[in-house]
Amino acid sequence: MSPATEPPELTAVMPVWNEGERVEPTIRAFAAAVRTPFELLVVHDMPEDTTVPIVERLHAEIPAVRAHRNNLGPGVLNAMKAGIAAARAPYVLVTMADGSDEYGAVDRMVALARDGADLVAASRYVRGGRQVGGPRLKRLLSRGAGLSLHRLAGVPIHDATNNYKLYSRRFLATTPIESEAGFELAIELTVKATLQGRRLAEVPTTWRDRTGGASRFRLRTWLPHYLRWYLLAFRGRRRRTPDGGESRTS
Ligand SMILES: Nc1nc2c(ncn2[C@@H]2O[C@H](COP(=O)(O)OP(=O)(O)O)[C@@H](O)[C@H]2O)c(=O)[nH]1
Ligand SMILES: [Mg+2]
Repeated sequence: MSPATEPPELTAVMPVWNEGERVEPTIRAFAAAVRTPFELLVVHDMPEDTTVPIVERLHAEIPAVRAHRNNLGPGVLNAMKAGIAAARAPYVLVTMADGSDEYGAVDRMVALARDGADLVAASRYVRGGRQVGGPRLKRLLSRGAGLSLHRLAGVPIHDATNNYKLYSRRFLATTPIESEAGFELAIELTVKATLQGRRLAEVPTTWRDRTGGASRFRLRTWLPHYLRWYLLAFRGRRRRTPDGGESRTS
């Protein structure tokens, strides 16, 4: 296969901010675990990012791994949007560079998408899934949001806030991204896929907090942005609309 010309089946989008050497084991773990033909876009905001030389070195060895410059503006949200916009494959996986995601189930996530799922979540809050480390309040809110959306708002999956998710390009292409802050992108797309009546699937995963570097997650600043999509799920349950969902009378 020639990775430069043959479109891959999977594009993985990995936002990075000065991860430096820490990115290498994560990229190697991905390349070793995933059998689906892929391209991995490691998306940085600025040319002087310390991750870039490491990714360029790995690119020489694994051509499917490429550094991709985010030109939409700084921040993790713009980086994820830039990666999604550059994706060539029919399935797009968002994953983190700090070793928090495990890659044993990626091929199964792709298989579920091939079977028709437009969103496949890696879920921490199902049997076989776990969350290890991280700030207690963030964990509590994330689990509470995921489980309440599932039980009370008709969201078919259990973990709306994990950004480690696979999306079909046909879903992304027809769903404008309206998030404004950061990682609330995952809950936005989960709620929109639900309200559109799309098929959602999930596999269990273990999320581990980073062991090096510092988290740039800003709970207080981003919380209202999460709330916007959380509330839309409950409003929309009674009045299914956004972009093509069926209307419901109840
Ligand atoms: N491009 C880009 N990536 C970022 C930025 N902030 C964080 N990231 C990346 O997003 C991922 C998760 O970041 P992290 O700060 O650990 O958030 P947490 O895992 O929720 O604590 C890592 O791959 C980071 O390198 C940013 O401003 N721009
Ligand atoms: Mg992290």
